[in-house]
Amino acid sequence: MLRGSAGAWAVLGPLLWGCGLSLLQGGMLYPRESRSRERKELDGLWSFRADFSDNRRQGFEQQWYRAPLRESGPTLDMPVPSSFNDVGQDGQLRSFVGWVWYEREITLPQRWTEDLGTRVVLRIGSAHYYAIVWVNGVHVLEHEGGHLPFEADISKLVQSGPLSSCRITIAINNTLSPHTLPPGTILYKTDPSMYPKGYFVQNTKFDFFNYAGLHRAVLLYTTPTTYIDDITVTTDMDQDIGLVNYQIIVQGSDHFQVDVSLLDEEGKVMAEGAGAEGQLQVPSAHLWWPYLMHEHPAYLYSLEVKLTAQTAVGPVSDFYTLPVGIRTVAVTESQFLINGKPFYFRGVNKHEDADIRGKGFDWPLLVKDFNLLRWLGANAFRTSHYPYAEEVLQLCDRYGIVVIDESPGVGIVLAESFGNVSLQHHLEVMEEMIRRDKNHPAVVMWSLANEPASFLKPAGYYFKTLIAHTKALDPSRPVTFVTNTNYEADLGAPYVDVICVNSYYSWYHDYGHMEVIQLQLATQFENWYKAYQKPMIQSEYGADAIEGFHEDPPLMFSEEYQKGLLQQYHVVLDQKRKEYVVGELIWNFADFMTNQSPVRMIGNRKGIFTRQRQPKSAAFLLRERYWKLANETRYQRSAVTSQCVGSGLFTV
Ligand code: GCB
Repeated sequence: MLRGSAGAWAVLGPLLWGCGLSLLQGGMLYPRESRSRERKELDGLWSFRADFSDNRRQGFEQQWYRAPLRESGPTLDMPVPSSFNDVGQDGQLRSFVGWVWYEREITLPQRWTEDLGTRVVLRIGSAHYYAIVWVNGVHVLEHEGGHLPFEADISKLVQSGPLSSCRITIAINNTLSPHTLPPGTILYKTDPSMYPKGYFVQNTKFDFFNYAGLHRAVLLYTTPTTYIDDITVTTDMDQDIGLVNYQIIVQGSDHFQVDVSLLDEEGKVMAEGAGAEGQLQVPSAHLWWPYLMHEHPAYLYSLEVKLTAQTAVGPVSDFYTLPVGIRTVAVTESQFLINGKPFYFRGVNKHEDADIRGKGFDWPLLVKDFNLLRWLGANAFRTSHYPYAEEVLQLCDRYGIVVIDESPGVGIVLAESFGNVSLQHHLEVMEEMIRRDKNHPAVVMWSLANEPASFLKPAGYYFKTLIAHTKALDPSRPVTFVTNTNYEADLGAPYVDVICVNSYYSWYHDYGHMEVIQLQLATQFENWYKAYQKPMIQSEYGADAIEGFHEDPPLMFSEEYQKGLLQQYHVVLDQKRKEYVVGELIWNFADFMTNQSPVRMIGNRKGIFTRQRQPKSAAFLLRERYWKLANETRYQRSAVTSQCVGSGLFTV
């Protein structure tokens, strides 16, 4: 039975989006250059200071934003994008909790400050966790949430008089509370015989280091004052005709004209339309297929949008080009379908994490990771446990790597984190996330959370509401959350489209006993399927291995144990994927940093690659498996070989 056909969603989608369901104002298009748009990147060295005062509020009390930061005290050089934690030699800064201050002075092009027909926007890709922004000492914006972009129109400030430079100050606080996403708590330790006065620690219930700072690009970009604010595209197929439904939001004027053209990869116009809303039809459309599922995967069209408007200052044009992949997604009782064909997630869980830069965006790392994914023969990953940089999703679109896009709802385990304050924030985060990521063909499912305490009483209402809202915002994609709750106790599972389960048999219990894995895993799948008849994904499984540790017979933490444990899982996955298991995502792609603890040896070592992206034995095992699975996909014309990975080509 089809739970939701792509066709029905495609009809409903634009209608619902048009209903103004969203609480958010404005779009969040990726800032691309065009004939009418320029961008100025502010990556590089910023001035920086952590506020070590007892109440962490000295910066506000002394108004550090009013004058250049260097005038209120010493500053450090801080690279952007980067986490601030690991670039220095100061242990106190590494574990700092509270407000840090970033500042950058920039020179603006003359036209930006003089042409009143130009709109200047400051865009911050992500600031973890709470951010307040001033431009030339004037408060312009605040944002909660460490993984999604936010922006402010600063035209009035930079066009208010003769001025060519502009000072941007950003105060960022990494404190987490039971109502933030992810949640956390501050614990004051008050025993004077053990701790100094005012001593506190931040506790979290997630297993990665709470890196903080300006993690993604900060930039300025321009548009005309009448501009394309948002574009929403959904796609469908009718026989071999590709259907591209589009809706365009314009701001700045009510008198405008919108023209759209859809170009193929050769730049040939395939369809044209006029008006802010409509459907384009592409005969003999090239579909967007996942990596290794087709001889030409990841086919992308370009939707060129042209806006023309009459304004007080004369005619204005704005141009924006959006990559579009034509594909459908649907879920049955036992399958996950892409373009009507069964899709099996052969993939990984990742983290945004690296030496020195922490969670700071880094192109070389990103390209390396995609080369490794393709070397593995992987076709999917989950953005565990928060939305990744937009550039990551752009590469997924280009290479055909399918994404389960996860919100920062990780570690929701306290009862108070299921209350209305938290729920309201989670609803808003889903809006921000869908607003940013809705047009990526690679994104095929939303994941709302990882391992919440979904057995707690309020979890039922929480997930019912959250899932309904997410589906109303985007009826075109299935919704899930990742659980480790017992199948009988999980109060959120009734509302998801796909059951995603994490389990660590023979690791966190029955340690050392790989012989029990097959029985326990088979029981897990059978119980869940009997209860729900929904497709299932093994969304995490794995074991820590320290590279270079060898023990045979296998012992925990050796490369042999990690490999052996995966092999036991694979036996059962091979049986159940013939029935209703639609994917397997290893935990984890690479080793990553965590809080210090007696069970973490400089971070989590469950990577099949080291933190420096060198393979452990398990990587070769997985590579063999994934290429074998790719070769089994019956929609291929003939066998693929791993040799073609380097060129990114698929040989037939
Ligand atoms: C999990 C979590 C993940 C941890 C992993 C582990 O269940 O979802 O964030 O890192 O287990 O290694 O313990």
